[in-house]
Amino acid sequence: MKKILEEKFNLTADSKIVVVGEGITGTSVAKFLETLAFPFLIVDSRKASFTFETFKGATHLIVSPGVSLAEPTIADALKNGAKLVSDIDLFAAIVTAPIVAITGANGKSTVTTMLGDMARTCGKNVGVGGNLGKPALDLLDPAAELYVLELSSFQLERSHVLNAAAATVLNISADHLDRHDDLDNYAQAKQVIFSGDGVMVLNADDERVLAMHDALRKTFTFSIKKPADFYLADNKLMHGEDVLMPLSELPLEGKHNAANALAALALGTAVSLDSALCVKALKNFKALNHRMQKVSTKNSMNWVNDSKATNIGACIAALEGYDEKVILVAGGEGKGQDMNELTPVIQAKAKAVILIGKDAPLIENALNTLPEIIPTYHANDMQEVVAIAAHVGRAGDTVLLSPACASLDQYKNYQDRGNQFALAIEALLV
Ligand code: UMA
Ligand code: ADP
Repeated sequence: MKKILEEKFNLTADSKIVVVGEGITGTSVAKFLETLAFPFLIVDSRKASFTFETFKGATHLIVSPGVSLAEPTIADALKNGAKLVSDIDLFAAIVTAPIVAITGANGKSTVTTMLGDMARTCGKNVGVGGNLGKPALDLLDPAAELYVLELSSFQLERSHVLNAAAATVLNISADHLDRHDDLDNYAQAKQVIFSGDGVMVLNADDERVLAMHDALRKTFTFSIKKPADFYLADNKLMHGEDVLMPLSELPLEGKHNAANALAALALGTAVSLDSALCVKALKNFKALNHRMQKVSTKNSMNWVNDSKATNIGACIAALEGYDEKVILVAGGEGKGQDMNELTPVIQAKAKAVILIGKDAPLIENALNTLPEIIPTYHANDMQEVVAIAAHVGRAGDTVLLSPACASLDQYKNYQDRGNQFALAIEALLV
């Protein structure tokens, strides 16, 4: 294994390796390097500020995804010739089992989990992780027959040698523009997922994704709008001429989940999983928490927790899935997104909007440009959200928490935000 690391990354016992960030990624890297008896330094700005001295003479940097590469000490070390290697690079370089890699602005966790379920239903020993939770290096297992990795743009922007057996970019829409300069830069980071010569799975409904097509590579396309290799027609999931399953048997809300299921079926096919067993896994799929999750029917209203909608694209997909108008709860940390992108769908699908969090004024300003006034309310916490929604709503109405923003200005994370919403419903309503 050491030989491979030397060949691929020039990593030797004499290298000066700095591991940046002591979260779950940094810890998994440290464990890995220790096992191989590589000396290294691990730094975390929460414990002590990064100094130029620390990085002096570094030959390799393994930077956790949460740490920006624009951090001056890191940028300086890279300029001075330090090699950037990611935990994903290390993992990909040494595993022998095939990797399925999944990225996109939205749907990554859902598709990753679907594919893991499919592989298990097919009797495979499968390791599932990456951005989803377990860092890649913690998945290493000599008995593994397949690995399924969810990869974020941060993980991809610092990776080089993935060579996945099958990979997909599910969609591209604005997210993390506080860290990536613009949408092209963000798309470029995502495209790294196709490094190597594996099967490409592309969303035919997304121009930016389709543009990544490489004529020399085996490709499967998926679409919920038109015929493709895997597509939706007459409310059925299709592969060419074959009906795979009726959409009604997919136990998930929202049309975007049809796209996710088609992407998972395409990836499964790309790594030769049995299609009937993949369909079986989809029919038994359990919706992930905080994603279009029905949490209550109190006051005869439908309360839906889509707290994982941390960007505009996810909120749009959630609203578009409804035939009737809903009461939307949105706001939080806007991450530099253009809130004007939200207004057409809010106009079409929201009867009222309850705003929360730091960037509520940005959404309100965008709504103020609409010709039609949509009743808009401000709430300081989830108790107020629920009280306002209960007051404004009528029996049969849907209240959708789909914030289009990150949660960190007010909550520990999106799970905390979703849980507070559910708790407030339980506490305030009888
Ligand atoms: N740190 C610094 N300086 C900084 C920022 C962070 O020293 O400027 C330190 C922190 O003090 C902390 C450590 O770095 O000790 C944390 O590193 P990290 O933020 O990279 O987090 P990890 O615990 O390693 O988790 C990361 C991913 N986190 C991020 O990308 C922010 C996890 O994705 C992922 O599950 C995990 O690796 C395993 O692969 C989380 C996430 O929010 C769920 N991802 C974003 C998303 O999904 O939108 C991209
Ligand atoms: P990710 O891991 O990429 O954040 P998730 O599966 O956790 O994706 O879903 C995140 C959010 O995006 C949820 O609000 C979910 O309802 C929404 N979503 C899921 N799939 C899609 C899709 N294909 N297109 C748009 N939004 C989606």
